[in-house]
Amino acid sequence: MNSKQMNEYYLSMLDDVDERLDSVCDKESEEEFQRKLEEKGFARRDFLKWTSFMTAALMLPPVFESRIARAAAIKQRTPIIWLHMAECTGCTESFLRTREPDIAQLIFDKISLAYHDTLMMASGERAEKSLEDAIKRYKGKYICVIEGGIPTKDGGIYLTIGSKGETGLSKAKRITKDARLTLAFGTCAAFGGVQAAYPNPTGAKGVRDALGIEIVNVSGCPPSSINMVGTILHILLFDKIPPLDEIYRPLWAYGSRIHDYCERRAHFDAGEFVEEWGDEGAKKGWCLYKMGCKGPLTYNNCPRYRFNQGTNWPIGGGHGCIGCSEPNFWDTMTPFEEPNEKAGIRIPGGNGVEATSDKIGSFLAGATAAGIGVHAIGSIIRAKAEKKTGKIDDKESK
Ligand code: FSX
Ligand code: SF4
Ligand code: F3S
Repeated sequence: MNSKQMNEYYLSMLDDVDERLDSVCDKESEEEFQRKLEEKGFARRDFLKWTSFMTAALMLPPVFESRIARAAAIKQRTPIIWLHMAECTGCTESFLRTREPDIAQLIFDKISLAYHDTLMMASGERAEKSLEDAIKRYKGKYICVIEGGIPTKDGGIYLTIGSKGETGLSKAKRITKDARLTLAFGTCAAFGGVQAAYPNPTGAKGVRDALGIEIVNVSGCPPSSINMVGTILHILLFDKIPPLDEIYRPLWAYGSRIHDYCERRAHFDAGEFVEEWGDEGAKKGWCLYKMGCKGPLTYNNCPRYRFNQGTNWPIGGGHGCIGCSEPNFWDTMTPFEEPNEKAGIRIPGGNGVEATSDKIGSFLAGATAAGIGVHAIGSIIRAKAEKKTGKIDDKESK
């Protein structure tokens, strides 16, 4: 699905979205949201700026700006149960650094974080009880967010959690079973991440492979807050998951290559490369390809939206992309500070033009997972949930 097809796809859903918003927001909830914005010191202008930013980030046609504003005021809460497996908690850290923290926080009020392993006051048995209560109370309705890879070897004993020593594998199985939808936040949850790096002694896997369930992958080590917040906002607005690529990542976030939006691209094309850390080229902000940048092999929107409220991103900070949103990047993108010869990238001044996307796709297919395409979404949101759940059939999405 290219951007023109995405545009058409979303425009064809306008009436459905309006009908849905009419049923889940009313004048009262919109006024209440406005009141909350004012209490937090936000001018209407700030909020409109935020809605147009999110509309553009989600690659929605501009006509959706007013709908995003309404989605923020939805009265009905979507509970989230957020679990940690084997990882570093960087994904939660990144999630907390949304572009406009307070506006996003208001929206999360609406979403309702029913349970989060790290962002809660309770500990020990009280924390365990609040998780079990949330599962019972919201059975079939909650979104389960998983952060971290799942060790599967020897029955999953290499990760045990809580006073009863339950394995991460058993906990994830039990809690995703009654979820309406599962989101894997971070490359660890999506594809196994650093735990799954060779020789992977604990048999760590991404959630989909470990549990054999359909999920949405929001990869990156960590993913940007935009990609996490945007995925949740999309579900709020459409009651559907976004169109996905072949490795189950939202196309609006992972549909384009780092290299094609990189601020250093003109230097790549001009054959101007950093040859050594700290050299003249480094000072001038030249291309980092020869220092191992994997931007030509990596699909993500970091050049456009960056991290930490849009402050910066790896290449802006002077290091190449290490391919952190691709499967098995610890194995396939290393050594991080040397170009990957097998990828077949040709550099200007180095005998021809750079590799085409097709060639890169086949490199990734061989070395990691799949190239870029569109995955049929079908049954990811459980059919039993509500009437209009996330079904985009093959025909529509290709
Ligand atoms: Fe993994 Fe998230 Fe990397 Fe860390 O928890 S994606 S190690 S940034 O934080 O899972
Ligand atoms: Fe940017 Fe890396 Fe591509 Fe150079 S190789 S233009 S630094 S993404
Ligand atoms: Fe990761 Fe590369 Fe973006 S390292 S954060 S995908 S620039």
